[in-house]
Amino acid sequence: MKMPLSWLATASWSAPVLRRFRMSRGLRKAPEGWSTPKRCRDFRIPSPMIRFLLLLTFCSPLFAEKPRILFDTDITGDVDDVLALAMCHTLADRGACELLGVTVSKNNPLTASFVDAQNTFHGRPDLPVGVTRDAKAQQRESKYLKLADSPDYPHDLKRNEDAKDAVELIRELLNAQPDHSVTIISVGIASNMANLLKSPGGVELVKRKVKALSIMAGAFAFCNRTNYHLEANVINGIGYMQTVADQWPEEVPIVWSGYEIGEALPFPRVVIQRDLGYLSHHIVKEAYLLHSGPEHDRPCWDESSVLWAVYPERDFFGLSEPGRVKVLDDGFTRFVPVKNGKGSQRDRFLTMSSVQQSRALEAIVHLTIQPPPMK
Ligand SMILES: [Ca+2]
Repeated sequence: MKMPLSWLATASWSAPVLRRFRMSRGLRKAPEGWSTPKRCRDFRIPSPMIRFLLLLTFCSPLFAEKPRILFDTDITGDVDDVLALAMCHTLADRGACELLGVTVSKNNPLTASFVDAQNTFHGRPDLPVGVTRDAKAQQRESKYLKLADSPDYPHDLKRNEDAKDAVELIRELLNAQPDHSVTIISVGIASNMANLLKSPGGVELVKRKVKALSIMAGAFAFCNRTNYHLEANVINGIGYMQTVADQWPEEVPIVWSGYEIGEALPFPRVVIQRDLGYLSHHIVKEAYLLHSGPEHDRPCWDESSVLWAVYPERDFFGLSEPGRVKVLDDGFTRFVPVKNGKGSQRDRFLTMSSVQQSRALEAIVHLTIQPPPMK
């Protein structure tokens, strides 16, 4: 039987056992006026099995599996993808996750070049990059991808033709990982996710290798002055998102970050001006200014999905009850909660209290502005 190490780490008996063990070995004195109970005085050196369990208990955080992240982005129109990718690199630098690769879900001739430039900027010049080969996926102009042509951001992948096909790359990366170990973060249209499911054995591959899908898409609360917001990642490719919602395997959880979450997390413009001056050319700063200008606090839609994917246990967000997302033909995402224990429990969406909102925004800011490693 597989016993998760975290169970051992959180076992409530660990602290008293450690205290008794220390007392028995003379490593810790009983507090003044606190008589040592007989059963403690009689405590003997634990058996090898108990010692092994103790070792696992105290060391398990060191062995805990860090999330293996695959970042799927439509890095073209909006700039939150650039900030989200910066976060992925920072989190990998901190050892909080392993960043396996980046795939792009929209068409623009500069996507591979820009992603490689940003990966190189963050110290990962050889991180695998894939781009969609689906001509039906949205073509999108960009205000900032031209930074890829700047001599300030050297890199070697210059053309989309030289990048791998996104679906091929995802399949290759998934196949190389242990079962149920990869968290996919998808923060754009769902062309790559849908085409992955439709590829030969795609559903089975996802079922076997993917631990969770953290997706920025849809709307699940009143936002943008309506309770029927049609969110861009859905309406720019409704068929793709319907494929994901309908065919993603039931066994692999999906956590949706709706429009309302990012809308409530405005990235402070002052941070862009004030905190990224440690390099004369900063790709995140320049991309932000080209897209949003200096007078706008861009909502952190995509960043929210990264934060949840790497730190699901840190209470930056709450989770809805389980249920199932249905993508309607007009692009609205309808959440159908499980009723009386019946129905699909695959999906949940993020929620956020005011305290979580402050904490999440602070974390996003710090993870975005951390300097890349020294060369
Ligand atoms: Ca995006």
